[in-house]
Amino acid sequence: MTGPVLVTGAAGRIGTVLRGGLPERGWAVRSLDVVAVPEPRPGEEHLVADATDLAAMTGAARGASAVVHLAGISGESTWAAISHANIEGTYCALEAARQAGVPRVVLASSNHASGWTERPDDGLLREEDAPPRPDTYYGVSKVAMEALGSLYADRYGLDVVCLRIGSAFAEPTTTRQLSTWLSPSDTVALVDAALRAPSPGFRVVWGVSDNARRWWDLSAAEALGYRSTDDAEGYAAALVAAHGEPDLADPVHRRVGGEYTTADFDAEH
Ligand code: 15L
Repeated sequence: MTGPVLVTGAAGRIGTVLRGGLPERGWAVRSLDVVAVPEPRPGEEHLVADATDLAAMTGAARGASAVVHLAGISGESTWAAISHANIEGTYCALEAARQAGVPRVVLASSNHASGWTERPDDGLLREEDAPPRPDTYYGVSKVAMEALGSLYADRYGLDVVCLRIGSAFAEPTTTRQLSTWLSPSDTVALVDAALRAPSPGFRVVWGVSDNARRWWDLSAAEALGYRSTDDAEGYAAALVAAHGEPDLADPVHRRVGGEYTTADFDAEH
């Protein structure tokens, strides 16, 4: 590996996890965010720039070995905000990588790209059985992210790995997250695998821990080299005691996107 990994959205929730974990796996990090990252690590390069500024992004990408694009809005918002930050931002990340000659881009997609897809009657849900079915404008932006990644892989030969992340939090806080949790250390392991896999071309993989209650298939992520070492089940007793055993007929547990697919979710948008 030559050159640092440019991490956009580096001051955010997942960015902060990666800034801590990627160096331990041998990656030098060049952080970029609209705000200064708090307490840069020794050896960490850090830039303040907007990921929707193509010139700034191209300059930031020069000399990098890969781009990990996390910048954007991480939940539902207005169309104006989502289309600018998330769709324009993803275009800029890919176009900057192309112009700067960076061969690989890892994109933080989301389960909400296919939020309306339902739990299979049996077995695990594979990515190819979860086509674009966005549950929100946010989900639409993740469908666009995957489509832009596909375009840049096919047209320009970039390696583009899209991670359909579940619930990347310090710990699960709802019974849905007993299925969808992606632990901090598994977040690092998944991004490391996406950075390291030899010539992946274009891939879309689920990003979850090996949770006992998961129903999203991990074989595509494991084919990249991902090995989860966490399971949300250790939190199950407390969450079930507080909220009750999940009703799998409830849309929150039946659909990939959970709460985002319910009628009263963020209705003001
Ligand atoms: C996401 O994509 C969001 O960024 C995060 O805030 C959660 O809502 C997560 O999905 C989830 O589905 O739990």
